[in-house]
Amino acid sequence: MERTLVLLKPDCLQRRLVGRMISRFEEKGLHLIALKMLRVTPDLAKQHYAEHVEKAFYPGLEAFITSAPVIAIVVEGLEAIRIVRDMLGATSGLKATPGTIRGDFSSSRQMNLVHASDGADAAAREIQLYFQPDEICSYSLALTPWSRAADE
Ligand code: FUP
Repeated sequence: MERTLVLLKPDCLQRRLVGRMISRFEEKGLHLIALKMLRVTPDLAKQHYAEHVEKAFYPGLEAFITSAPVIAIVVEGLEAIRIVRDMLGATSGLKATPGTIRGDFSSSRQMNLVHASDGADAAAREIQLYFQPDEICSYSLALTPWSRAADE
């Protein structure tokens, strides 16, 4: 079982796509175990995007990610890190394949609606950046026996 951090970015809230994005993860069979709305501060943005802080596009990225609230979600599931990244599609909505979230809803490189951790190390780091351990609520789903076989 893996956990990954998903962020519904300011464009997602402004375009009122929050419910549809959450539905896509639920419909796939992923498990939401923590969720909150917050405003990303410039300091949090610099920690989240530490690998990009020195890049030319960073000031615009920080202005965007701090411009309205975001929804942070911890998503759990088998192979969840890769599956959620595959569901998002390529970074730029201009390049993302139709059928992916960005391919279906975004026509921008910056305003690509949803962030997801790109690997196990990033997931661990990003989850602790947005959530305290006691904000993560593990629970079992009654539907699990109808979602996958017992040995999967
Ligand atoms: P991703 O892992 O797909 O979220 O993308 P990256 O880590 O490469 O980039 C982080 C964010 O920076 C992306 F969501 C979009 C933004 N970005 C730009 O705004 N301009 C660029 O040239 C590249 C990325």
